[in-house]
Amino acid sequence: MIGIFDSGIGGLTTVRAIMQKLPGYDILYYGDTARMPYGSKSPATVQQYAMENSRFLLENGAKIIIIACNSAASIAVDAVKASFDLPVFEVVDPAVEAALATPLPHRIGVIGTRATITSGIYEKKIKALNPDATVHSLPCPLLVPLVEEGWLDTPETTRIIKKYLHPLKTRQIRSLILGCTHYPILEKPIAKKIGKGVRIINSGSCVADTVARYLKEHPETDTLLTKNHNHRFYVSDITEQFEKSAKTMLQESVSLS
Ligand code: DGN
Repeated sequence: MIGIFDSGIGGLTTVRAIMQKLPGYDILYYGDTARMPYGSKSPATVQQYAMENSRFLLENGAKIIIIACNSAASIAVDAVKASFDLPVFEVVDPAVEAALATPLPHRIGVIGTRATITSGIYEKKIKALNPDATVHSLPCPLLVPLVEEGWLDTPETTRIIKKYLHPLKTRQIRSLILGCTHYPILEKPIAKKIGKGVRIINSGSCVADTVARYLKEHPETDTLLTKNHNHRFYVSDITEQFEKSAKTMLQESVSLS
């Protein structure tokens, strides 16, 4: 099983990408809905949650883990890698690589939760690979609750996106990293507000390419993964909204445990 976790429904953008790029692979998803949002919690708390979620996935048969949450990845990936003896992937590095693979000049915008933006992880990683890149980062904390609430195309959501993105509009960015796996669910209104000519990079789906490449290069890991089109979804608090959003996003019926 490919184990994937997030604080809520955001990680389903990664599930969707894994289903497309690795069809048939069994997936075990954990959404920590009872304790979301992670973005406004302290680093120590997010790290503790990430460790608990990883243990849950491992104990339930995951052979690799994808941290499909930027907030958890930016704070806890090293701790998870050090504690569990299995391949661990996360969403930040693949998005950074994708942003730097776009044509020059590298004027990159990053939006994410407060935890992710405060960690400075994107800026550090981008600058480490290309010191000449310019990075403009912005926290957009209201977007996660709006997505979890299913407010995807309401006028209120559009207005909030417009207000958040306003400072980026004057920066002449060429690409925009959606540094939160919830944000691709709002990709259309975000793309509309940021304007044409800005390439949108979806941190949730970039990781699917990384995992597919890894499995090709590591057949010993690939053989550990079962491929029976079995998709299991666990949440720490069952909500009707999660079930509804999951069905819409994945185009399949989802029963929660
Ligand atoms: N999907 C999570 C992320 O990528 O950061 C959102 C975290 C949260 O719970 N706010």
